[in-house]
Amino acid sequence: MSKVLVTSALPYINGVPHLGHMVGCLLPSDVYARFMRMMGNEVLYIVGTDEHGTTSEVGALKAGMDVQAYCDMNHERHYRTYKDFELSFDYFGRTSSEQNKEMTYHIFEQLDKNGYIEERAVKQVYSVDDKMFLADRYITGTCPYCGYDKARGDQCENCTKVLEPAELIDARSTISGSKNLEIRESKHLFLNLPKIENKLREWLKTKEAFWPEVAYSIALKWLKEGLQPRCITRDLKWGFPVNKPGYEDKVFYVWFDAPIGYIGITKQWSDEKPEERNWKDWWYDAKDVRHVEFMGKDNVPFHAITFPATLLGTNEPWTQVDYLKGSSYLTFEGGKFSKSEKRGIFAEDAVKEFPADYWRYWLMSNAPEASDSSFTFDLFAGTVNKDLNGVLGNFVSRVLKMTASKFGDEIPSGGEMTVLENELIAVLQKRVDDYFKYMKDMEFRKALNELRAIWVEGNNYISTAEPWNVIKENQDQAAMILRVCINLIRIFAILSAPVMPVTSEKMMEKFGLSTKDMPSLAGFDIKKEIEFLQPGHKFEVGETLFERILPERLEELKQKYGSSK
Ligand code: B3M
Ligand code: ZN
Repeated sequence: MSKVLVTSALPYINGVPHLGHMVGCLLPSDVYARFMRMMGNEVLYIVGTDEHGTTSEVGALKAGMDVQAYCDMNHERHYRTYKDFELSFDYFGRTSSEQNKEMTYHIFEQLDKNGYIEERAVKQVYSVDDKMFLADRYITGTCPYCGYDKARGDQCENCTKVLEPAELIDARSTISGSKNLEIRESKHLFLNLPKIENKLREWLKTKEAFWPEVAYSIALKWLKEGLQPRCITRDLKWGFPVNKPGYEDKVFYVWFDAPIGYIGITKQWSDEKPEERNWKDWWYDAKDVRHVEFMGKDNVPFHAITFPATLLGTNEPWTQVDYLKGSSYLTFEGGKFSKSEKRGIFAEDAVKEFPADYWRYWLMSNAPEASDSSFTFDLFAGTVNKDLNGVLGNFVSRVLKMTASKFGDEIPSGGEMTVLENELIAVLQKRVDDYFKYMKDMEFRKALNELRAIWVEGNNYISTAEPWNVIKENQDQAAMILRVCINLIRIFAILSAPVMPVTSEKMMEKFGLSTKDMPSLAGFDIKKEIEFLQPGHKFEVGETLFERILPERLEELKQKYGSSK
């Protein structure tokens, strides 16, 4: 058994998570954590909300709330949504916690002591009426290149040119619209990345063979372009006040304390039961831990360069990332998800429409891994109807109904396995081994392809074996065929558990079993498992597992969630 630390990028507290967030980091991290647990590993799975920064201050202002209360409320909302999506995190914490403050201060002090922090004077835009410094993206004005009148201080959305706030014509605060802006100079602290660069290069080299291409190439590109010192403080109120004399009125930059949040949240978890948990076993001088991080591509530089450099600069034995899974993007009906334009289905609404497992299965089957992928309701309904209802759901209800009507509510005895069953066992074993391999490698699309193919093998088997014909001449052989099929249902339940935990539980319940009765996936042997449920074992036909999405419902969904078609 080995220790696996799984983390998902910590979602910003002010945003409402949509399907793209779910599939980019939260869901794959959960599927992986569940799978690794079932493989017999000791897993710690950490998630939480990323709470600091201007966006939270602005969000609270718009909601007319105090920032702390605003974050408390949104933290609950995120938590609920992820619970509804069946995320199995060990702890769902917050980057604004006391524990994270303690970690952030400690790490900052080490960096400072080791000479990696430097002071610099910075010119920034100050909004006199808003009484605050404005982050670049909170300044709106006319683009000097294309004339677009809603260009942001960091970039023009229209012509994509990267801008400096000072270049904007007719600049105003995005928050209040005020044009009463001044350039003010203020002292800030910088993390001297160039000074840590050599250490970082050495460390990265050890990862080359293990990291996926996407992540490693992004890291190399950054190194090639040359590292610059990064400002790690901000003139804001909402954040951890900087623990250095002369900087008390500033806070740490959100991207400084956010990744430290993985450690801070682990400490929140261990503080709940200090007698049995110790965050250090996972993060500090913990030689036996494998750390796997899940995130969207845009977060890779922070996790491959700045955060590792931050930890290296402490000269302390922190756990670094061993595998970094960066994902591409999911689009909605070919466009962007947008709450304000009411386009796209957001996670909290999604689970009100259909059970989480429908979404989990669709999203993981269509995970934007090598390239972007697109969600459409047509594709979603097609998959639910065909794979879930058609292939898996039908197999389960057909087998159980047929057995109940011919033999009653106990698994029937009699008969001998033939060449056909031996062939089935061999084919399934090969597919199961491939499925596990893809799951281990976090190639989820391929893994889910195998899972579906495994269900299809069940359907192929029953069509070839034809128990409905065999029974006319040989009761015992028909009993054997149905017994094999019933065992396949249990096998399908076990294999589907990381992806569809609720459906899996429902399938186990049909035999009076639960998820807890599942064997370890390590050394999963089809030959043995196919005879696990013995003659005489009671079963229940129960409810069907999935509902079909009919054309009227599909139309309704498209209307409701702003599909373009
Ligand atoms: N909150 C960005 C995002 O949600 C950021 C991730 C932090 S991970 C430490 O995409
Ligand atoms: Zn422009």
